[in-house]
Amino acid sequence: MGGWWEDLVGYQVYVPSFLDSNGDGWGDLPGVTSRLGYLADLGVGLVWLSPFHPSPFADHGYDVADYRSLNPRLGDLADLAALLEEAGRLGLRVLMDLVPNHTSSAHAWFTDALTGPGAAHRDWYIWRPPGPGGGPPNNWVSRFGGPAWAFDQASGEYYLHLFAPEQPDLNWRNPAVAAEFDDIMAHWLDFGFSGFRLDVPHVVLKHPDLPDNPEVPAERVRPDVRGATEWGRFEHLYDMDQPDLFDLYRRWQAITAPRGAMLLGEVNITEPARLARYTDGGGLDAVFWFGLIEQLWEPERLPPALVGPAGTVPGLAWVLSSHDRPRAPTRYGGAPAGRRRSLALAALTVGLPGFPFLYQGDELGLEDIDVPADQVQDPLVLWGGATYARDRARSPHPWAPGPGLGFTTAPQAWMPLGQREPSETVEAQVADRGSLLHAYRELFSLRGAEEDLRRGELAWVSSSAPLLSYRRGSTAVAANLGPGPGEVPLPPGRWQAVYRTDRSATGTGHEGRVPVAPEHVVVLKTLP
Ligand code: TEU
Repeated sequence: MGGWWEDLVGYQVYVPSFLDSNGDGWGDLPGVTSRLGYLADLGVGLVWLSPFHPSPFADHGYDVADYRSLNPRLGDLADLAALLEEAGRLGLRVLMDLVPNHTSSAHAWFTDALTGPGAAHRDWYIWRPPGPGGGPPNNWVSRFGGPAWAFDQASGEYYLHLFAPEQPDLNWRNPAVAAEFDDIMAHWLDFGFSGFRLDVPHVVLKHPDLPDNPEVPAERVRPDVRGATEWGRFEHLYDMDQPDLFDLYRRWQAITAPRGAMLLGEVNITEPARLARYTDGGGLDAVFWFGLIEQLWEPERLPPALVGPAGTVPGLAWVLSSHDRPRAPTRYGGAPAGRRRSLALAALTVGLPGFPFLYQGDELGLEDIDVPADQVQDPLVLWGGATYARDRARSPHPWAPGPGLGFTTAPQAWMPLGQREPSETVEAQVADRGSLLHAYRELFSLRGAEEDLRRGELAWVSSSAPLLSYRRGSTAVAANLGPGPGEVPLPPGRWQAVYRTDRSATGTGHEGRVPVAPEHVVVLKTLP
């Protein structure tokens, strides 16, 4: 049950904002290499690197202009080889971010396709003549706002882009595209990666006839945590989640599995039974769980976001933040409450089937920064798809107090640094044993030491908010997510507290119930 990744803690490195090694204001691969030891000390075993390929950066690197080389601002092949070598020395596995759904419009395949219907790569993308009324071929919308079709004056046809117009969708029904990506995958696995974080793999195949998506009645449209509504106005029956995706994943699996590598999908589907199809024989090894990242602090909504997926979906990566959503401490009410709540949820999910996955800065309790409207770079906002600028969650990692936060020596970083307190920096938190960083380290070290927290059988003891608890073999996790003191039910037998998010003394024995402070969590071990 479950592969090697289930024993590890994952960590998302957002490369341009991790560490700038050469003083140009951009985080880079040598910067990552120099701090892999920091990640190993935190208890991380699996590192996902955000895209580092050549890119015009219309979507911060998710617009790839060449899948086989590197963005010179972020490093070169020798830097990448050195990174993987150092990771190997430290026992870390590394995942590459693979963006199969779309390329950059600057990719040579697309510039060739633009030369006209006879071009060799024309059919690598999705082209259609105008619809009956002369407008776009169907009613699909881009996730970044507006129609999902851009008009090409020269040929009089539209091309499909489910994201920005600078990100034309590839035509995965063309066998040449699939064959090309087989090669790209094999190339990077042979270079030393342990697998891929797959960008939106659930949208790569569309219904072959491209029918209109049905509209959702206005009263049922709910904005997501970024204030996005347009995408939610449609039922996405035909532009994602198509049944033949699983054949494609099995094709990819034939490349990864023999090499012991993994496929971790960014599948944004929050109905557990539907999501389970992806990892339960569907060809992906693991998927991120979006149920928590889409919530504010609403303890009563937590049980369905935990119990259902934990029991239904194999290979869950439990995430609270990412480069695409407001950071957890911000969503949960800001410091100090937001930090307490984020740690509580990290501890609550640490023993659930699957594995924990941090976004850089989670371990420091970082909140979003403010980004002035005229400095926003995010296409999601520039194209009107949402009100929340993802730039706010992408600011540089604060390594040390001071003008460049230990991130850069340049007078200006590529992204605003924000106002970080000295106590938010790595340097301060490493030195303070009571810091959040140490709380995460201890939590992950416990997970590493207790096999049952990773592999034991799961049984819920209390699955209604605000008191939640479960048993995992010889271990148990008890959470009080309410605003007042609580006595959380325990499984039968005697239990000893071994970890508390409030950092109070452990070692005490409990039977029946364990007292837990408001918005805190206790991890326990069974006593003979
Ligand atoms: O994200 C997909 C993405 O945009 C989701 O957050 C999406 O908004 C959600 O599924 C809507 O329901 C990935 C990358 O993580 C993101 O940074 C890129 O902008 C995007 O793909 C396009 O490559």
